[in-house]
Amino acid sequence: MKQKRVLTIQDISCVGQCSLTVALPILSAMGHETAILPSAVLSTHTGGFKGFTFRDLTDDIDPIMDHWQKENLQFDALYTGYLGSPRQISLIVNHWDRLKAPGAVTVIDPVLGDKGKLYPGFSSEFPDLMARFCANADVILPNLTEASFMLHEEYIEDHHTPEYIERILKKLVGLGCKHALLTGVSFEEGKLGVATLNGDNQKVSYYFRDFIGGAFHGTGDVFASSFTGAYVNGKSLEDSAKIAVDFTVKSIECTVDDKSHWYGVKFEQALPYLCKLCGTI
Ligand code: PXL
Repeated sequence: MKQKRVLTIQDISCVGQCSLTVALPILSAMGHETAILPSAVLSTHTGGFKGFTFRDLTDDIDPIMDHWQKENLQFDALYTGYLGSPRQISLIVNHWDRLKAPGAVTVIDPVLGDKGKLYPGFSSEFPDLMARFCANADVILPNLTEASFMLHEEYIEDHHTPEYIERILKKLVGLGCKHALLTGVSFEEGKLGVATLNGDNQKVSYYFRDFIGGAFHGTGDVFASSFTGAYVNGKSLEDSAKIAVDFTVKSIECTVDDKSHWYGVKFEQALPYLCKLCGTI
């Protein structure tokens, strides 16, 4: 199979196992060439460290992407995560059409928040801009917090009903993307998983695993990166979702007994398992 060149746009959190430090090793392990456009540089992620630094790289986007265009560089996939400012959205949209290779796929993880709250520093207008950005995607991967902010729907933490989840999925596809994948779905105590709405056949699918107690930072990025790696390799929406859930669960299992490791998951130890799941080894 021809190797795919995947462009990922998200921040560099120097310490904390999220964003690019997660996406790059995962995409590489899945056989892809990686290219990056860092949206911001932070000393750590914003989920629990105090006094982190933040350098916004919005002004570097135009010159970087202009240079790529002059070099006739093209990408087989775009995967976006945490963005450094609302203005980055229109810059990315403006350039992407000229940089995408024929048949390129776009995966947008609309990183906005978790547990019913926006991440620190995001304005209340950001979810509406992100919702409009989602129209450009083949697949979007919000958690329930992000979906409810983008759709102005009530956020319900657990004990979901199929009606609630399917209403959200339909509204997500209504944003203009091809397929929607929702994480953090739970119909019964002790089970947690994802729901997908496939825009090709309107089919809703679910995949659940046993819930592991505790809060695990960075699992959204582990999930989105492995989903993207599988999807770009030609797996279906549903199979990519299953691979990403199983890899995320394995990464949590590698971490759960180490109480000192509160800031991320040890996904590195689960990479051989991911390669087996995907058939890369
Ligand atoms: O994992 C999402 C994420 C990405 N980047 C930064 C973050 C977070 C979540 O807190 O703070 C900087």
